[in-house]
Amino acid sequence: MAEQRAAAHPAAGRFDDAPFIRACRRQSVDHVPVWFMRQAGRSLPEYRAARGPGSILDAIAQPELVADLTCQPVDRYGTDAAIFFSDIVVPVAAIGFGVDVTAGTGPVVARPFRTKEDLGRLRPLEPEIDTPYVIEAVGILADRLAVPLIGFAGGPFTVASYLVEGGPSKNFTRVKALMHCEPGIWHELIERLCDMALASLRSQLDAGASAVQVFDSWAGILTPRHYAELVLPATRRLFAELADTHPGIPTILFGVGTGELLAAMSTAGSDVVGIDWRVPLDVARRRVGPGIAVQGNLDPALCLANWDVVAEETRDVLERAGTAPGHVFNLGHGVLPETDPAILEQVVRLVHAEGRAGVGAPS
Ligand code: 1CP
Repeated sequence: MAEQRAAAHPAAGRFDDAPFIRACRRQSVDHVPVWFMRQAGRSLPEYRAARGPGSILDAIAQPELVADLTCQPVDRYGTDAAIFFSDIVVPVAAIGFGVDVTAGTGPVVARPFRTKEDLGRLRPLEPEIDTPYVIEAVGILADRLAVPLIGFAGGPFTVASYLVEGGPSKNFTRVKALMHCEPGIWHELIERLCDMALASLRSQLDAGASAVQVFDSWAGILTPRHYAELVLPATRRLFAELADTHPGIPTILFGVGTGELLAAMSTAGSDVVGIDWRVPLDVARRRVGPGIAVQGNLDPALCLANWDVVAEETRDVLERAGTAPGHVFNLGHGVLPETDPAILEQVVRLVHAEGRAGVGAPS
């Protein structure tokens, strides 16, 4: 443990005064920070030009390209944080589970996880050996970026869902069957996925990331009881063990459709809980309680409307966020590919000019 702390990147702490880091810590800010989930690699023409053909997993393994793609939205929009260009299935793909990411579909698993024997295909992640390109790219970015870099990993339910379903899913029937019919196997599966996420997040932090987000995007498909019993304990361990080696690093937990899970998610141990667009931010603030910052939550679909509508909706989010510190402006889920980048540029300007959460509050 001490060894991992000693190995922390010299830039650790460099962004302690940055609005994004301060808002995660519920400290006062000079402006409300903003970044967008999936800000890289979706709607930007410069992304399409730089990315070239081939699987995204090939692009992710090229550190200079990854650094360029990560910087593009920061340069264009003026966001207060960068999200590392990678994917939540990178660790499982890197250990050879047989995952590809296909254009237009997303992650696809050649031999899905179905039985106890499949646990044998999930060995621990050794970041220096399995994903050295992640470490290298984060290192380049730590030197290049003028804003904090957010490292990330997939949450246990979401990554498990791809492995068990074999790809994107609508009803999550197979993964739910496994959770309920084979609780022992389920437990072992998500504990291993948490260990992999932990190893990956630690390697990103040691290489120079300043914060991390856990995307448990599809957890909202679960009932609150099943989330609390079958997913929350592993998620708690993930944040607790991360805090052991990297105390004080801001952490964010996000999922879609999690209105009924917010109370449980707020006990997972993250500093910030991401809120999708379905729950008004004032309601979300009450659900997560005063000790947790919130991130969100403009409806990404509304970013396709005209500017008057987008401005009104952005102002509504800012108003509902209130004046207490601890709001990171974001969309309620990722940027949609059809989004006009000029609209997001305007959103950033509006949030910086009019956001009030924590602005001028006593530090
Ligand atoms: O080749 C391509 O360009 C395919 C599109 C693409 C991209 C650009 C995929 C396939 N992944 C990514 C990059 C990616 N994925 C980032 C990079 C940063 C950024 O875009 O800003 C991040 C943060 C992710 C995270 C991710 N991947 C999540 C969590 C976030 C979310 O949107 O909920 C999930 C669920 C995935 C899986 C995934 N990878 C790709 C797709 C199309 C999907 C979703 C498939 C599905 O609907 O289940």
